[in-house]
Amino acid sequence: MGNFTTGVKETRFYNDVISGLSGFPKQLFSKYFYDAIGDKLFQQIMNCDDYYLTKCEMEILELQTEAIIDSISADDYFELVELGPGDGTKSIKLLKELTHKKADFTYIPIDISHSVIDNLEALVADTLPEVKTSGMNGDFFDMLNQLRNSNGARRVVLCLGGNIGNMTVGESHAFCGKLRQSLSKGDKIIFGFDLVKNPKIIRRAYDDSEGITKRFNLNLLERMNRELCSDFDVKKFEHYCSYDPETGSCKSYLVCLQDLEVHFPEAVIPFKKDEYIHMEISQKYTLSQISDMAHKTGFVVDRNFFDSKKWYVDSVWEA
Ligand code: AVI
Repeated sequence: MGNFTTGVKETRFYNDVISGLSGFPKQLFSKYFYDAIGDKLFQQIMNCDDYYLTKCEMEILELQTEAIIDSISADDYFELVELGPGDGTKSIKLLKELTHKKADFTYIPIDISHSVIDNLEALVADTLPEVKTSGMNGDFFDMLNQLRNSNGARRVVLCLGGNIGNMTVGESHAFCGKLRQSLSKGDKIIFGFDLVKNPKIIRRAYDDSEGITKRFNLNLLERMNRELCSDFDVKKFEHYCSYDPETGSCKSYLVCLQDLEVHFPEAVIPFKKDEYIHMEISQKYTLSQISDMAHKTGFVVDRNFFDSKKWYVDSVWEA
C-alpha cells in the first residue's frame, strides 16, 4: 500500500475530503460525484422517469428554439460560451438552429475536465462541421476574463441544466455577481433554474424509485476507496434526501448505520451511528427569487421560457 498511496495526500481531492469529513457537520463537495462512473450514473439519472429536470429543459429547447434565439439577438457576430456543457445534448439544439439561421458565432464550451471538452469538440465537428468551436479548459472566471481581454466580442453565456441549483442561494448570488464582472454591458446569459413545485415531485427526483441517485451518492464513497485508498464499507451508509418547501432546498445525505472508523492514508475519520455526510444541495427557486437575484447582481431579466408544466425555466438575462 505504501507506494500506492504516494502522491494521494498531495491531491486537492484528498485535502478537500479530509477537511470536509473532519468538520461538523461532515460534508463533501458534490463536484466530486463526477468521475467516469459518476458521469455514467448521472446520464442514467437524466434518463430516469422520476428525474424531470432534463426532460423539461429539453422540451423548452426543442419547442422554443426560435424564440430563444430571437431573445439573444444573433444578428451580429458573437461568442456562445457554455459553462459546464456536459455531453452537449442540450446546447446542440441551439447550435443546429443557429447554423440553420446562418448566424455568425464561435461556440466556446468551458469545463474543468479535458475529456468533456475533447468529446464535445469531436461531437460538434461530427454533427455540425460548419460550427467554429474553440473549447477551453479551466476555471470559468479565468477563462471568461481571458476571452474578454482577447477580442471584446459580444458574449452569450449558457449555464443550462440547473447547475446553479448546486450552490446555496448565497453562493449563487456571489457567482452571478462575479459573472457580471467578467461580462460587458449588453452581454447575455441563459440560466436554467429548477422551480419550486409540489414537494413530493422534487423529493422523488432525488430519491428515484430505481435507486440510481442512491448509487450516484454511494459512488463517491467508492471513488474515495479507489482513488484515495480509504476503506469505506458502503453497505454501512444509507442515502437520505430531504426537501424543505419553506426554503426550496433539496439536500442529499449519506447516513452512517453504525459506529465505525474510516481509514485514509495518514487520517482516521470516526463516524457515530446516525451521523450523516451532507453530499449535495439542489436549490429550487420561485420566479421572484430569480428576478431578485438578477437585479442584485447587475442583470435584468429579458425573458423567461417555461416547459409546459411550468416546472423549470430558462431565464434570459442581460448584463
Ligand atoms: C447537475 N445537477 C443540476 C443535478 C441536480 O439536479 O442537482 C445533480 C443531481 N444530483 C442528483 N440528481 C441530480
